[in-house]
Amino acid sequence: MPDCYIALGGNQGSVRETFARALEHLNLHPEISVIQTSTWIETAPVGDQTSDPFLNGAAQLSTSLSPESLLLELQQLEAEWGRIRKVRWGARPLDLDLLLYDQRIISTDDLIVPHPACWYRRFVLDPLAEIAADVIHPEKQITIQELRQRLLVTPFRFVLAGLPPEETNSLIENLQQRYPEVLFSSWELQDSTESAFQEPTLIAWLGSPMSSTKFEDLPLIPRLNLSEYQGDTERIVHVLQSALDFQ
Ligand code: PH2
Ligand code: MG
Ligand code: MG
Repeated sequence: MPDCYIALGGNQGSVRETFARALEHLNLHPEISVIQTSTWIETAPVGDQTSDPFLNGAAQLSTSLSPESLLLELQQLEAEWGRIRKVRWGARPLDLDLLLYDQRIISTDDLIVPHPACWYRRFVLDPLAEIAADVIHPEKQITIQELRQRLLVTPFRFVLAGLPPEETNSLIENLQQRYPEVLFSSWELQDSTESAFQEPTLIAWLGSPMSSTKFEDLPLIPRLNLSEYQGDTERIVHVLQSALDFQ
């Protein structure tokens, strides 16, 4: 049966109890078995929609359901146990994300697998690495453990690509003030002799399809398509924040 990994998150109500009940319910489904779970870790909230800490975790499932049907089950559970009045967007009792479905790569309007953010978010990778260290990420083609280890290398090298030089420079200036410990640079303006030996931790591609730097030309592992966040500095900050250690 296909092997799947899901992420669990929540920051409203008694999240431990919600996680336990959600997993119990999944395991009762005739076509789903819960194989193992990570520990539940407390994480600082990423994003400015909520200030309450999250509880995050991961679980391995075995299922004969299709990815689409599994997604529907997860969404149904979120709705069932998530029915607490929302104060603000962002705070939530239960978030269940489908991270990996075997080695499948799926991209439809309703479902993207592997989950597009699963390979750089610490609150996903930390618990996932406990139960899926040697599982290969089907797009990045390295293991979950390796994806997590990359983020621990200091200094954290955050490279911006696909923007005009003036925009890149002002964005770097802004980001550098918020994250003095991170090394920011521009893909287009980099010194090729120096960079040849230093792999970026993340390359955020903010370009339009018209950009001189094509997303596909960037190295596979660190590249991240953030073109939909162009001009939205806060969203870019959230991406960076989620990849940094949570204190
Ligand atoms: N989920 C979010 C937004 N921010 N922060 C943490 N620490 N953990 C999450 O699961 C999380 C978040 C939206 O899905
Ligand atoms: Mg989520
Ligand atoms: Mg979700």
